[in-house]
Amino acid sequence: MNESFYITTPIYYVNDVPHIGHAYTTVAADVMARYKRLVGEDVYFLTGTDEHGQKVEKTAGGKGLRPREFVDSIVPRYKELWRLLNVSNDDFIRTTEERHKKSVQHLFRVLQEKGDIYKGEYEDWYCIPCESFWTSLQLKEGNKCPDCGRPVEKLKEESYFFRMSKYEKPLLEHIETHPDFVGPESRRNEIVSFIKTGLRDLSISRTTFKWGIPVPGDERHVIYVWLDALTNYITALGYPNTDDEKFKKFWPEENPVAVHVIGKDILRFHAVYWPCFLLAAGLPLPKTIMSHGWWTIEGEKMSKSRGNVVDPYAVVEELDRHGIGVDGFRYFLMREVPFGLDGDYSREALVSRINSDLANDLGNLHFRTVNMIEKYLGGEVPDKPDYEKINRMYPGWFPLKPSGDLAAVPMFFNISMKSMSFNNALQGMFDWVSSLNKVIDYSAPWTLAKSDKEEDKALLKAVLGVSAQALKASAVLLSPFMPSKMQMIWEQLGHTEPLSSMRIDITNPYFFIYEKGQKIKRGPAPFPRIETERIKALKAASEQKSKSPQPPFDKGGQKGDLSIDDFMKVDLRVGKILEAERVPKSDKLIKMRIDIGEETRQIVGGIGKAYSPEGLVGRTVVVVANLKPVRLMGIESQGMVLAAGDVNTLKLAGFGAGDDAGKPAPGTRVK
Ligand code: ME8
Repeated sequence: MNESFYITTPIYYVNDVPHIGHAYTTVAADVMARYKRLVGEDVYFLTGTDEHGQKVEKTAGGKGLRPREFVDSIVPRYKELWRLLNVSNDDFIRTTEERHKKSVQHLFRVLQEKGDIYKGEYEDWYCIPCESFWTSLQLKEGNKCPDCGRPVEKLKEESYFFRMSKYEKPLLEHIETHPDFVGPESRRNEIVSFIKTGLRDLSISRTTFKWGIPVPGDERHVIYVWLDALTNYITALGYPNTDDEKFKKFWPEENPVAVHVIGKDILRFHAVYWPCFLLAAGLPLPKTIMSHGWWTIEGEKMSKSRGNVVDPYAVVEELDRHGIGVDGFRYFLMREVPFGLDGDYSREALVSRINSDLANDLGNLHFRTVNMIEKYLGGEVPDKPDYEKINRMYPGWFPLKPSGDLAAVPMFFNISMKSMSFNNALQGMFDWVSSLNKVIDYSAPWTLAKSDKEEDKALLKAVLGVSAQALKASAVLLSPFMPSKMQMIWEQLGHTEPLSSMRIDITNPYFFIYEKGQKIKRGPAPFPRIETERIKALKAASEQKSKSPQPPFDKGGQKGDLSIDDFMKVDLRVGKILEAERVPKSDKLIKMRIDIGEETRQIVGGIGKAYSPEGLVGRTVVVVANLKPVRLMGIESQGMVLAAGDVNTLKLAGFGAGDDAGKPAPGTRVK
């Protein structure tokens, strides 16, 4: 029997329309769902909307609508967006559905029968936008919500309480014995510390508004939105019918492989409240609560008042106009930021990522491979390329260093995907792609094709055969990220069955080998380069400039005289100073050994009047890594460190003081 995999997104509040943050979580869950299907697992993928609560009631009232009318008007925005983003969810749950009401009320009764619910009186500070109670100790200065910073209200009401305190120990035990329960690791520690401060019983009903699911048998109360919302994850599987096929398959009694993908903002609800409810109901806990970081927009928090909310519809529409479409957006979201860390969105970053990885690297490999196989090999893909030959000719160029095994790339990909390290998985694939582009550059198949020598013909076949294999592996493994564009490449590689029906066995990483006689079928380029108006204007300006003498850089620089492409030619890297000593007979020059990731460089810098060698060791700096080496007082300098200011007082550019925690690793590209 295939393994089962259940994956969910948060159900999104309907008091707002979807933005890039919602798109991020949903695309991440979709990539994972598609990947799991690709490797042959039975997947159930759920998303939906969270429609009850005081906030929705208020927003609807403000618009002169009944809550039901209001939520019905917003939900289609989410559904349409998921269709647009090619999200492959199996179900879409709305908390206003009858199946959900039945499920939540049943769970409430189960907890009541267990003796874990009692009636009391609640008095505390309440944040309406967050639907959360806070003690006065937790409040920020000026009685503000510690989560969102908005003013809170004092509420006193009769309430049902859930005995959460009773589950403090069992929950801690579960987290200790299940290291995968909260991911990534840093979040796990945060949750453990939170639980250790002591779990209070939780107020789980409200009487101050009506828009919610009534407490069974006491209709004056509605059930707390988080108890209501979290239950969606089992409603969709058929709860309370735990005998339901779907329920047994995706939430079995033993170790369900259920993963809740969420943003870090709602981790506490998922990693504390939800497991406590489940423990009380005698249900097993999900395998992993996977939380990701936060997107800011050009360095700022996204908010309506700042007017910087990124609308995914608009982004996709623009990418569509450039022929890139939704896959460029999906790729950017997954590649730009390590899952779990915060990230920053800007249009420049989006365009530059798409142009460099998709149009240049993958697009180039695709174009050259397909074109040249057609032109030089009559369209037939070489079935047994001799990649050892390439390794011998270009030792160390292949991603799989000298005699490496091709299967290493897909294997690394699979390992990264298992831990949802999307950006690592992608980076591994793209390293492969760009090293093959280099092999093509250096072997120059266009010249080999003109040669009559057997040796040259064999090399031509080897290079194009291996390129085709890399392309096939890319089409398959990148299909969870870019389903439509990879289908395009797949078809051009001559496959007729849909890529979405492809299944791979991860224990056999050679799925990309070609049978003899496979014919390619050339078609349009999947990733045209984005030549936006701005980039065009910058280019035109720089071309204009290059015709006239260039102003020296240190005259303060001029706005708009350097194109992005030209800027990207400067290879700026994070470096860590390992050693530093003064250059004899110079009061200004310091010789340093700097780790820039894959190598260490000797760099001589004129910083000796502002820094002592001892003060430099251990510092993280920015290195220009592709300068021609020069000799300064007879010593070779293989690069430059960036600094600003007068020679006596200058300051090195870097990443703040303190230890390495949180600083980018040596070798990281600075952009
Ligand atoms: O919290 N960066 O719904 P919600 C990254 N209904 N992700 C972001 C983001 C940002 N700037 N902004 C939002 C709720 N998100 C509850 C959930 S689940 C049982 C109930 C994403 O509409 C992220 O996934 O406020 C976050 O967790 C979610 O949207 C919050 O969505």
